Amino acid sequence: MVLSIDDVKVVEGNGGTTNAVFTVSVSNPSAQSVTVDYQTSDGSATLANADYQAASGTVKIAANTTSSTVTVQVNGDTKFEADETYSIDLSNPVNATIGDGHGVGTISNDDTQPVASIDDVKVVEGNTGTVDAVFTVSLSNTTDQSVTVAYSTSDGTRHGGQQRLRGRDRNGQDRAQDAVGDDHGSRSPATPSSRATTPTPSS
Ligand SMILES: [Ca+2]
Ligand SMILES: [Ca+2]
Ligand SMILES: [Ca+2]
Repeated sequence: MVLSIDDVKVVEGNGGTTNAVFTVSVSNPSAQSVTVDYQTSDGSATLANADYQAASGTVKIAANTTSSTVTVQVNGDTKFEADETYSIDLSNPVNATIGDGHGVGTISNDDTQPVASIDDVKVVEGNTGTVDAVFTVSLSNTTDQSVTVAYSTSDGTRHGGQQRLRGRDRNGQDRAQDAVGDDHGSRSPATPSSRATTPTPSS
């Protein structure tokens, strides 16, 4: 009478939980019921990262049957990450011995690499000194890797106080818009300063 547990792979999902149903089997039916303890443990999937929910207890295989099931709940998320695994192990068998007592649970990630974006910011110029224009860099979804993105400022429709477009768009419409835009003489616009070097996940 030899016990074994299988390996189970589930697709993670984006919310709630998905059941990973492991089957605990004996090599042949017996006139006696069989019990065995089970316990999950972290692999690359971890409880700390909320990848799955811990499960432990005793599973019983009734007399004259060959299998029973143990369910582990996998947590859905929208985080971009690798496929990850956790373990479920058998111990303390009664009326049987353990053959393959190590089950591997694989969580198949179904999330894509995030897209970075930056918002638009408007500040009131003021009369002296500088004003901070704080831009927020965001990701479309979280990721288990840190993200960096380069940034730089460039002139827009006004260069210093001069009344001309520069480098951005050469079509007549933008020139016309600039011509009717405000005129603040030679006062320089505030210098944008970005405090965000690492985007803030938006969810
Ligand atoms: Ca997901
Ligand atoms: Ca996950
Ligand atoms: Ca994920």
